[in-house]
Amino acid sequence: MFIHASRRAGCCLTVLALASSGLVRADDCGQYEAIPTFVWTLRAPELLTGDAGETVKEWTTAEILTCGLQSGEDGAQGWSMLVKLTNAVPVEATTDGTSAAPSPDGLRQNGFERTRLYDSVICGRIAATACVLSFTEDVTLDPGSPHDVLRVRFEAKMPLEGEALVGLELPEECGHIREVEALGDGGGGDQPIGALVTYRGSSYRPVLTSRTLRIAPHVFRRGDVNADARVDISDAIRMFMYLFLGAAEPPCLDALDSNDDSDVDLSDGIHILNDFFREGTGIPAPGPFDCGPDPTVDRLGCRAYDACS
Ligand SMILES: [Ca+2]
Ligand SMILES: [Ca+2]
Ligand SMILES: [Ca+2]
Repeated sequence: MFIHASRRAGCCLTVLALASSGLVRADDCGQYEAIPTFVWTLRAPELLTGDAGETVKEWTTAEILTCGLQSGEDGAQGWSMLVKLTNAVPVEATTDGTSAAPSPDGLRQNGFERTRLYDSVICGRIAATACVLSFTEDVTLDPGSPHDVLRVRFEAKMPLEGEALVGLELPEECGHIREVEALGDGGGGDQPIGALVTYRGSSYRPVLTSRTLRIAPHVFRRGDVNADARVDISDAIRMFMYLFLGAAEPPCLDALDSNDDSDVDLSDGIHILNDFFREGTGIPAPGPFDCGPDPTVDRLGCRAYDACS
């Protein structure tokens, strides 16, 4: 890996480069001496939330940044790329919506593209793509801007409490890979493929980066419908306004489900009132006082609950 302070090229992006000594922060193309240098990154949200124990799905997008060349010059003609996940499993891989898609949506014209999920002994289940933009036309990735080239959907299981990390990585290679037959077209060989860019007919090793994202169950106070950090009669009224008077849906439906029976209905508003005026009603975990995750998985969800942050 070449990480030197030298020529400043016309492209700027913050990337995390994975060096043998660990993570090295790179602020722009200026630190790459070799011309051209192809920097690969993965984009994804920094935080995923859901119910405790729930399996959530999210996309990550792989991007190629070309350093050392100007817009209008030749760029990458083709590439092969692997995406490996830690603590998550890829379930879908596609070039739809990226520069690797067929023209006119993408740049590919009379080229080649194969994108699949594979199993490898070294990396486990991975997403892999190979793309040649064109065999007959002079089509390349313009160095003037980064290009999306692959989208990978993955599944991750929410921890029951606390936070967990999902690792997203662009490995150099994963040894022999075998297509996941149930998800692909059943074909595929046993070829080792690695991370590679073709530029003017020659092979280049890209700068490979990795990143982590946090996954954590959303936390809330059960019964706090208006999200003001306490449960009182206003919450019951706000619930009835939502259920019967057309008021906007509160952002954390789990908080509305005051009896935790996986539905939001009249009984939840009554349950809040009973909790005040009748002994022993009880509001199930995490309860009305403490912030915590929903211990029972349901379809309600909690888009936002700021009173715990
Ligand atoms: Ca409240
Ligand atoms: Ca309920
Ligand atoms: Ca629940």
